Amino acid sequence: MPKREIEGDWVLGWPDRKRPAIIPGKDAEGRVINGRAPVTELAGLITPNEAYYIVNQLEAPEAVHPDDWKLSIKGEVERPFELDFENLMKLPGRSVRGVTECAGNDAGFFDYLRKGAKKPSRVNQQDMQKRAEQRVKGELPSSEEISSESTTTCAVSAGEFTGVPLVEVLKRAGIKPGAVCVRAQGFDTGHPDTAVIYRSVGTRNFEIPDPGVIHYEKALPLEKALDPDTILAWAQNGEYLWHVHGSPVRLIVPGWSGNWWVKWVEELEVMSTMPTPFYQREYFVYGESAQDPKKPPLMAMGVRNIITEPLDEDSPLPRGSHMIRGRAWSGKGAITRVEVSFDEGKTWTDAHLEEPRERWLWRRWSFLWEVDKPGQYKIMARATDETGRVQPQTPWNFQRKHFDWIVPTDVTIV
Ligand SMILES: Nc1nc2c(c(=O)[nH]1)N[C@H]1C(S)=C(S)[C@@H](COP(=O)(O)O)O[C@H]1N2
Ligand SMILES: [Mo]
Repeated sequence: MPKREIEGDWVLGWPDRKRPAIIPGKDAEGRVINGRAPVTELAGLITPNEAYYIVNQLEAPEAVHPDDWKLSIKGEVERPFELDFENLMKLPGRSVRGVTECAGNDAGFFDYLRKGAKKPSRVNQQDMQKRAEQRVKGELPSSEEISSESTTTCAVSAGEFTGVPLVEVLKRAGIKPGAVCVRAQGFDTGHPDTAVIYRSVGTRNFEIPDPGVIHYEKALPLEKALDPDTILAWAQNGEYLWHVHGSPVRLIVPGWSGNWWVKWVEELEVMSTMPTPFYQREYFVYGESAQDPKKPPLMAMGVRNIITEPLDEDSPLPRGSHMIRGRAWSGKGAITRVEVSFDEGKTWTDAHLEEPRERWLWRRWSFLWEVDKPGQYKIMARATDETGRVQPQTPWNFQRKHFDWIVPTDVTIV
């Protein structure tokens, strides 16, 4: 392992160990508007708040003090009502540990595996500040920039969230028969950032309908809204929620990609027909192209797995024994198996799975690899979840969302 830069921070006992933190992008006022988690520097299961990735689609809203916050519950309910922070906290609570993953995380690996495009790095190298500045100026990146850059990695983290099941709030309002979804609205507003959408697709040659200035909102299908693990959270990792993560209260929708986890929630509307908010219609969708008449919304994630050690960047490695480590998770349940392969997938061997096996959290795994023969190796790993789903589950789609394919680590043994 290369020696890390000396930081001079003795909090951790020795100065050459870096504390994992996001590399933030900031807006004109200096507010953090995006950041990527240093995924390969994390140890354990929970991502510290300093290192948790951040994605904002619209403008960063002014912070709202919990005392000034109100949630309104309306629509197809018997008793519409407003709830303040104090009364929300009086409802029967629940904590959930789970992975937050942006739908576009690791999207560049689709192109690498399909078309031999440049392999993205898991080590955070994206200049989020440049993107933030382009956004502030309302500048669109050039077509060349968009088609040549490798798209998002490191937009994934895992945390412990404390709050109240959404169903507890809905029960008090009384859902009317015929309801199909709950529309959750954040108090952030803005014009959708078209640069983000062009970057996601990898080209600028299509029209994005302009919805004007909108609120961030998602219409959550009723079944998932009623799942007791879907919570309105006011705490993350033992602290009250940070503003950048949606304080005072955000939605936690375990297993479903980050875009469902509406931050800064101010309104819940129970509806008897499914609306199609901008992001649910144009961006967080599958489909063959922007013109595809059928663009189904993204929901549960596939089966995910990343090899965190060794990295391509660690190559070359000496002969001998090497620990291969990774983390696996799934949108539909706990991980029950991880296998590794060193012959391009012809034969597979079980890796060791670490406890705990939590339904929505990633699971650590490891394999002690003894290698005597010098040469080029592709280390592959594939995960299986408790519903029997094996990687990969998600076909290519034009927005390059929900990537869950097997990505080999390339190392040379000398
Ligand atoms: N109100 C609101 N909620 C939002 C967003 C947003 O722009 N506004 N972005 C979504 C997206 S795309 C992701 S990936 C997650 C990121 O959550 P985080 O910033 O707390 O990591 O929040 C989601 N919730
Ligand atoms: Mo996202």
